[in-house]
Amino acid sequence: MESESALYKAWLQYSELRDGDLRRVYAEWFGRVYLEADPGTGPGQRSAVLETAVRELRHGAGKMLGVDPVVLIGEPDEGPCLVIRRRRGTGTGETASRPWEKGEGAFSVSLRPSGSGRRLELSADSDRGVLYGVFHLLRGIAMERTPEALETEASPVNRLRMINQWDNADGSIERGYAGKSIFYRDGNIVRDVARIRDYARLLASVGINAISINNVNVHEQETRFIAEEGLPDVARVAAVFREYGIALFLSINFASPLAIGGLNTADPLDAGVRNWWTETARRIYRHIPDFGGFVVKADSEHRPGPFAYGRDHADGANMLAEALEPYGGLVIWRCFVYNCMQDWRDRSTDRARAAYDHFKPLDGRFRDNVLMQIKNGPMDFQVREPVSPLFGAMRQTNQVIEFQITQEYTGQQRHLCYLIPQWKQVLDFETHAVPDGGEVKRIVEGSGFGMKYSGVAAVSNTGDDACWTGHPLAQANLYGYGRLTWDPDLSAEEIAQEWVGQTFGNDREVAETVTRMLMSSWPIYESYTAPLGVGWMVVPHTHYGPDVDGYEYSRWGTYHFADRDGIGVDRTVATGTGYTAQYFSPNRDIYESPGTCPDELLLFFHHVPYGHRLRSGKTVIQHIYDTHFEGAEAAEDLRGKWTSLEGKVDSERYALVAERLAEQAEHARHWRDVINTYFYRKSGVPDERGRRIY
Ligand code: GCV
Repeated sequence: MESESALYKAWLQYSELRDGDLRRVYAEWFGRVYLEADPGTGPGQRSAVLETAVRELRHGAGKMLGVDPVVLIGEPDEGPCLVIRRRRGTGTGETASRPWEKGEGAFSVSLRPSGSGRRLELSADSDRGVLYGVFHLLRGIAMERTPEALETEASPVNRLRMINQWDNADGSIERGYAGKSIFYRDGNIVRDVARIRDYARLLASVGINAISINNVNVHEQETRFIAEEGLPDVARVAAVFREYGIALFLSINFASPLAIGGLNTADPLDAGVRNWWTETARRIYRHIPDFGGFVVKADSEHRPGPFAYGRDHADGANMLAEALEPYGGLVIWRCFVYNCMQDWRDRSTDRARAAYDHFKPLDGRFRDNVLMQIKNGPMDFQVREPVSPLFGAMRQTNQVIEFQITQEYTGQQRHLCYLIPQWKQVLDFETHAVPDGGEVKRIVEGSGFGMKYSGVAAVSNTGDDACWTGHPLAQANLYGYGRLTWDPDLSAEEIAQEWVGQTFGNDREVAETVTRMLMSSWPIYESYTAPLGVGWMVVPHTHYGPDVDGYEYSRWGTYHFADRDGIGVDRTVATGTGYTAQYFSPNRDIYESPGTCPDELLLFFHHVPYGHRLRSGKTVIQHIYDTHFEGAEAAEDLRGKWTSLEGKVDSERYALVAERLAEQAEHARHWRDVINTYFYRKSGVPDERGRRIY
């Protein structure tokens, strides 16, 4: 590991176990390990993933239990030990099964009688299963769980569990708030991959099995990653992730045939272009036999795409899919396609509608190895949006949901905002696309319509910052993303408790306080920023801090339409953009009427007068004042909670978090004042409680 600092180790602290009895029991088991030979492989042919599993086991056992496991040659007849069985072979090394195949990664842990005592048995069908099983055991020990609590039959619910890096070759990161890229420096892939390996380790410990390593906005240098001269370096990175069972993907430039192929078109139906992509795929797989595939942002925010040639997105995606298909590669095609230059006079164009309008008509036209990556939500990762109506609307298309771990619109890792409760709400949302089980989580996990591939992707929040994520508590979002994606039925609180226990130890007061801070943080952030689902009241481009009219008067117009009488975007069928019709009934009817629309989304769907009464009984304007006063107080209170832990958390992490929380409290007051003053001046309605509004 690059560094032994607590900040760097994140949730893999592996501190020495405090409980002596528990430590003795685990030390006995972990002191003797029997690894049943992989079926179908000879001695010395252990896969990279299995090697990693053994290395992690040794590392964790050494740190927490003070033992260096003896690896036994034969299975012992009796006595305590850890037995690891690979139940049936799915290949090893570079030819191993693809990480997103059904059942890949599953494992079980059980306690078995052994002579007069017991032994611990970990069984898995695949090497990845063994690795995930090892991390499961180590997690349980770190949390001081009893051996009985470690028994499980575990299988990842989502098959593709992906991270998208928005890193650029120059070392910058689009929407990155945690330093520079760990992948690139000055236009090149870094030579020393030690930190990338430590990252792969963190990701694998929570079950991530795929990563795209460059920004979806692919610039000149990154376009060349798929050229002969770029691939050896990409292959070096792929080899690191391979050790941890993670497949490497690249974001590609749709116009590559023009940019680096010497062709004069990128038309997806042109024979020369198709041939160029076929050759490109062949070249890539020569360097990286288990290459995952492409992530594509096309015809979006000025990126090239098939529209330039009068073709549609099925034409574009299928061309790439055909090239990757012989090697088992995937095309992950983003549905974030909208008109980013909307004119304020045009009240019919609606960014929220765009993904559905573009992609729903193409349902059934995509090849089997194409997956649509649908952004949460329909606008753009705001603190509150409804769920994208595209989930469930495409019944014959593989779908992946896209979350944003990096906190672009949720405080940029300077504010605390634990996002798992937000993602859970989205995954639990009932689309009513099918009579039973139309929740978003069932659709993305593939059981909704029995799709071939499915899963979850998210934009990473990491960089070369000492704690990886800028704010030490923002690590919980990366950890939680992996855990939730593995099992969407875990609760946000359970995940928070797991993360806190492993990161800060099992002191009760610390665990309870930090868990409470995390759990309250998303509602707090929402309360002092944009009210009632309206969004976008941020400084244009940087997206940090309040600027109520910033996007209202920008070329990249995204509106809230606040005037002296009211606020909100009318997306109804009756009088607005007609967006509500994209939902299945009864959701469309619930959203269509201001009387039934949930308060927290009211202004997303309706333009209402400031005196409109919410379901809560408050007027819209009073709600705005109240939440902003309360939100600023709650942010100050977060700071107080953390202060109560001084001396109970190591001084480095304590100081860093304290500094961030102080900034948050200050900035929340700023948000409160800007928003309240704006709406007081617009509406002329005073605060019922006479509080100070500037
Ligand atoms: C990578 C938002 C962000 C952009 C990002 C884009 C996307 O608009 O502000 O930085 O570009 O989403 O998801 O493609």
